[in-house]
Parts: sequence; structure tokens; C-alpha cells
Amino acid sequence: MADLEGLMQRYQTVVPRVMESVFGGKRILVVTHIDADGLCSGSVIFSALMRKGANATLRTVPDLDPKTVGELASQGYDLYIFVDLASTLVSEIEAALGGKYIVIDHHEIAEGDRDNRSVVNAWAFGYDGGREACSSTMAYFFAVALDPSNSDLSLLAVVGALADRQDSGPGRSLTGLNRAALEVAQRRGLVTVSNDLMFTGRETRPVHEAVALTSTPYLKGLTGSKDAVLAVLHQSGLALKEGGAWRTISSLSADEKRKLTEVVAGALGAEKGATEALASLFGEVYSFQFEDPFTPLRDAREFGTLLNSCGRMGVPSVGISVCLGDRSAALRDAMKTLSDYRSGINKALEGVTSDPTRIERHGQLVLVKGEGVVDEKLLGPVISILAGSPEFKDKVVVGSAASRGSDLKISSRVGDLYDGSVNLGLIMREAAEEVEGVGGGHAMAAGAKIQSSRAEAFSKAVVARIAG
Ligand SMILES: [Mn+2]
Repeated sequence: MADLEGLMQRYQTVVPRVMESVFGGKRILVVTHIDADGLCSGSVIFSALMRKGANATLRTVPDLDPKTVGELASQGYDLYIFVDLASTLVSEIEAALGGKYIVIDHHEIAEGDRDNRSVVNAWAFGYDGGREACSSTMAYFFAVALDPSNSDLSLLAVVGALADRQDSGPGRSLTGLNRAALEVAQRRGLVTVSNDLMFTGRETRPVHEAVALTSTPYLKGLTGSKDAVLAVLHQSGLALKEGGAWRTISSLSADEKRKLTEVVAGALGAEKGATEALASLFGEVYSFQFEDPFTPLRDAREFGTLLNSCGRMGVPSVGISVCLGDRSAALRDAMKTLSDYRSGINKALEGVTSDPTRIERHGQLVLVKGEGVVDEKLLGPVISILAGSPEFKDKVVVGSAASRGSDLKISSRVGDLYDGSVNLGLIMREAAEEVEGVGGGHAMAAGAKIQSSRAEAFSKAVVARIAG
């Protein structure tokens, strides 16, 4: 049972501590994760602090481990606020920082840490942190507890929730605490909610470009290929222009939208899962009313993709600047980063799917060998896209890419329609340990790092645990 009142009380417990630091001119460090939810949550907290005149610094880390906690502690800030991470390291943080920290998070937390008055975690108050409350939403409610005038930051809660794929309600809608943040944004007139086809750029791009830009689901032969889409659409007789200008997907009539999905399904062939994949393209969409209609910021999901690209491509600060309101230089940089990210991913997908020797099937397990065609930075998104593609939706996908030196990076995901039960976090850890590597993560998404020379033994260990 969700305990909203208990959650709000916990915020009220941490707020006075933060305000005391702010008024005392103490140095505050906000530490967040580099994915889109992390960038949004860090920006929400940082904005709320700056508006109070705090002496605050925002820092991103790709991962928090005990060593990083030690490094951060040695920098001697007066108060540390961790967001979108740290829930599994509460005792280490307590040991390193004593009472000088606050954790605001949605990752699973041990029973024993739930009553810790320095920790505000969604799970501790009956919210499913994987579906109903992302970190950005947790950060947002902290911001309004600090000052109710921060309700404009609700937009970033919506972006973070979608980027963390928490749109798991009926018709790809947001639920739980995320929905509460969304409703605030709606009441303030910042966002409109409607139902539409969720092709990327549905409001901003010509129809064929929008289809070609869409990689979730991965439309084999169409994603990344404007010309192929255009050829298919021309044959269908769908009116792509009006008065000489390209039409967008959201401007199509309901009948035309139905026709578009049929045409796309036809182009995908009788491939298993194609129909379901396309059905999943229809759902709740969120448009930000004060963003320029011709930028990726207009659509909340695209805003999230833009931020993810900044995190993945090594420029998280560009994404943060956009979150904090920069709509000039930072937005231009972010859009360039997004376009590089997309073409990198499309090239990688093309590289692995066009070469049958790179895809090995073992029952419900699919091994993808990305060495030489997938940049390690893009391995995670590439494997996610494959695990969401019509072809592999009911499989477990485990992929590899060459990493620095003689290392191999491994990334694994469970497809949405997989009907077995696996715990990838555990499997990655055990299989990596068998070959003196390291691995771990969540049940549905996990990774590992091993020596390239041990690739075969590692594959065997994974096959034995999943397919065997
Ligand atoms: Mn998150």
C-alpha cells in the first residue's frame, strides 16, 4: 500500500537539515547518475537549492561504489545529497560521512535501511520504484517540500519517468507517484496529455523521417533508412504532403494512422511479433507546451532520449544545462550529440543484424557478438533495442563489445514478452566470476566485464544458466 503521508513526512524530516545548510552557507554536493533519470533528478535538486541561494555543486558519476564514496568524502563537503543511486551503499555512506548525507532514490533498498531518517526511498513507502516512482519524481517531491513554488520542476519528473521506462500503465501511461507529478504539470498548463502513435518526431518530422527515426521497437529495414520508408509509403498512396509541405504523423487522420501502421507492418513482413510491436506504438503522449515545436524537447520521451544520449556520449553536463533551462548553445550541442548517438546506434544495429554469424541462438537465449561494430558506449542501448524488437521480444539477449585494452564489455536484457524467469544480475555476476571477471545489476538488465580471451568460457557459463 502506498503511504503518501509517510513519504511526505520523511521529506519534512530532511528539509530542515537542508535549509540549515543553505542558510549557514555550507557547501552542499549533489551527486547523481549519468542516465536521463539521473540528469533530471540532479537538475531538479540543484535548481531547488539554487533558488534558495545555496552554495551547491552538482556532480555526475557513472556508478557509485565504495571507492567513489571515499573519494567524494575526502572532498569535505558539509552536506552530500545522493540521488538516483546509493540505496545499496547506505552503510558505507554512513561510515564515510556520518550524519552529513541524504539519499533520495527509487532503487531497491534493504529492509534495514528503510527507516533511516536520512534516506527517502520510494520502496520504503509502498511505491514500486521500478514502475511508479523514478528518481526525478522523488527529487521533484523533495523540491516542492523545500518550496511549493518549485512545482514547475514537475516537467523533469515526467521526462525522467519516461526515460526510465516507467510508462507501464494501460496504454503506456504513467502511474503512481509519477502520475501525481504529471498531474501537477497538467494543472499548470505545462504539458498536454493525449493518445497518439509514438513514432519519434510524430509532431515535428515528416512522416517518413519519423518512422525511420523510431528504434523502439526496432523496425528492421526501416529504422535508420529514410529512403526505404519513403519508398514503402509512396506505394501505399498515403498523402505525405499538404500544400507542398511535409505532413507529420500527428496531423494524420485516424484512418490514415491506421493505414500507416498497416503499411509499416507489411514492410516488416510476417515477422513474429510485428503486429504486437506496432500495437505497442499507440499510447499516451506528453507534449510540453512551452518548448519550441521543432526541437526534441517538445515531446517528453524525446527529451529523455536527448538526455540519455548526452549521458552515454560522455557529455552529461550538456544534458544538465538543458535541464536547467539553456535553450541556446547547450541545446545545439545536445541535438548534435543526439544525432551522433542515433547514427551510431543505427550503424551498430545494421552491423549486427546484417551478419548472421554475429547472432547465436540457444533456445530462448540470444548471444550478440558486437566486437568491431558496436562501440562499447552504445552496447547498452543497442541490446535494449534488440530485446524490444519484434524478433527478440520473447528472448533474453546478451551482447558483447570490445572494451579498452583486452577487455570485453557485456550487456544483457530480458525481452518484454519473455515467459521464463531469470535473474540477470545474478547470472552476470556468477558467469563473470567463473572467468575472473566482474558482473551484476538488476534482474531484467545487467552487465559484466571480462577478459576477451575468456569470451568462450563466459558464453558457455551463460548458456548453461539460461538455455541449459
Ligand atoms: Mn533512475
